[in-house]
Amino acid sequence: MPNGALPDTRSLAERARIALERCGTTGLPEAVGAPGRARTPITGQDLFPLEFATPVEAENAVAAAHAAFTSTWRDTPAPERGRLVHRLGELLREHKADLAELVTIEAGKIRSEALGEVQEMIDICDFAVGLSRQLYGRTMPSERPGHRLMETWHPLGVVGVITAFNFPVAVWSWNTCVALVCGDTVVWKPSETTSLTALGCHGLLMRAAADVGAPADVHRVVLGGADIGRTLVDDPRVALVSATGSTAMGRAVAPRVAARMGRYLLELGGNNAAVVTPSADVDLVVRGSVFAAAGTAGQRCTTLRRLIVHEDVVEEVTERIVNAYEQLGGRVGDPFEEDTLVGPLVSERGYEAMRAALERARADGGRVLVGGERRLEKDAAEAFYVEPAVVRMPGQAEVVREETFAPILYVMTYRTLEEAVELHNGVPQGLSSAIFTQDQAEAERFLSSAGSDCGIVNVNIGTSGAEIGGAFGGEKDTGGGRESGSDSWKAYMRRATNTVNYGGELPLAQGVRFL
Ligand code: UN1
Repeated sequence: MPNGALPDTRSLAERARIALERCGTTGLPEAVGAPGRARTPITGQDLFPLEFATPVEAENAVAAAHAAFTSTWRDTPAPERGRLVHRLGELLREHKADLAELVTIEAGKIRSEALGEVQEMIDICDFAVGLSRQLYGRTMPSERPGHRLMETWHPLGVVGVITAFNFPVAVWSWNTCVALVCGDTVVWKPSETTSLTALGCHGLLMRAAADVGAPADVHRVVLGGADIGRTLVDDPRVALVSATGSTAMGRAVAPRVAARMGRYLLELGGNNAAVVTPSADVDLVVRGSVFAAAGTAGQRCTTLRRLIVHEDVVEEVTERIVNAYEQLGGRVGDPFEEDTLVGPLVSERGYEAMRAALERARADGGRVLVGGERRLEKDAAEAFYVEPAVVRMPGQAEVVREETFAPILYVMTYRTLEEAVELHNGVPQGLSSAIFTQDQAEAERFLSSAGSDCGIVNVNIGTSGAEIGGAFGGEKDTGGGRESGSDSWKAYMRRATNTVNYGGELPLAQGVRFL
C-alpha cells in the first residue's frame, strides 16, 4: 500500500532537472519574455518558471523547419532519413528511465505506465525505420500501349504537431518518427502542462540529429498555450496540422486549417465502451475493464467509460468490478511508489469535471457503487487524487454521452445484442470499443459494418493500450484521423500520379480523337 507521504516539490524539481540533463537538454528557457511554468500534479505545485514562446517565435520556428525541408530533408533518401529515427530509438532505449521520470513528474503517470509510454516510442521508432524502406507507390496497368501508370509518394512539408498532456511523449513520437522518415520536418507544440517532457524529447532528437549529421531544424519545439497552437494552425507553410486533444479543440482547428486548404489529422475525445455478453469470461472482463477504466486515472482518450452488460450477468460482473475497485481505492497516491496504481489527476479542472459528472449522474438516477472521493487533500491541497468510481446508471443519460476526463465507469444493462450495439454507438464519439464474449457469431456481429462504429474494435480485451502497429484514431467527434501504424504514413505525404509515355505515339485516353 502506498504509505501516503508525497514527495516534496523541491525534490521533484531536482529529479526533473537531472533527468533533463541526462537527456541532453541543457539550460531551461528562463521565464523572461512570455512567462510560463513547469508544474507537477504530484504536489500540484510549480517546479520551475519557464519561458514560453511568442507567436513570432513560433513563426520563426516554422520558417526554420520549412527551410530545412526545402533545402535538404525532402531530398534526403528515405532510408537515410530512417537513420535519424534509428538513432533516436537507440537514445530512447538508453534514456527510457529518464524520460519516464519526466512523464511521471509532469503527467502524474505511475512508473510502469510511464515506462510503457516510452516503450511505445521505441516501438514506433522501429516501425518508422522499417517504413523508411517501404514508402510504396503502386503501378497500375495503363489502358494505352507504350505507357506506364504509377504513383509516387512525396514529402508534404512542415507538420505542426499539437499534443495533449496525457500521452506527452508517445503521441509526439507516433507523429514525428513517421513524419521524419516521410521527409517532412516538424514543429511541435506540446501541452503547456508537459513542457519538460517535450524538452527532454527534443534534446534526445537533437542529439540523434547531431550523431547522424541531419539538420537540427528538422525539428523545433515551441512551448506555450493556445496562441502558439493558433499560429501553427494558421501558417500556410504548415502543410499538415496533426492535433490531439479535446473535441472542442478539434472543432476550432479543423475549419481554420480547411479555410487555407491545409490538411489536418485529428485525434480527439473518446467515450469508449465494452459490451459484456452472457458468455463472457468474467475474469477477463474484470482484468480488462479495471485497467482500461482506472489506469492513467481515467485520463486516456481510450479509457473505458461505459460498460454495457447483459442483464443476466450484471450482478456478478458489477460485484467483481466493485471488489477490484475497493482494492484500487487503497492504491491511490504517489505515482513513484511501487504499489500505487492510480496517480493524481493532472489538474483541478479534471477533478471539478469528475465531481460535476458524479452529481449529474446521481440526479439522473445513477448510484455510485464505489469510489469518487478525493484523497490526500490534507497532504497536498493543490493536488487532485481521486478514488476511481463505478456508477450504476438506469440508462444512457446525457452525462454518460459526454467524455469526462476522469476515472468514472458507468454501468448499464441490455437485453439483446441489437440494443447493446445501439447503446454502444449512441454517443457522439467513436474511438475505441470492445466486446467480451465466447460466442463467435456475437463477436463477428460486433466487428461487422453493422456493429461498433469506432476506429478501434476489440474482442476480449479492454479499450485502451493499443499497439503502435495498427492505425490509431476514430470516427465522429473523435475526428476521423489515423496515426501510428498500418498505412497511416500516407497522411504525412502527398501522392503524385505519373503517366509515362515510352511508345513514341500519343494516343489519348478514353479513345478521344483530337487533331
Ligand atoms: C491517448 O490517450 O491519446 O491505446 C493515446 C492507448 C495508448 C495511446 C493512447 N496506446 O491507450
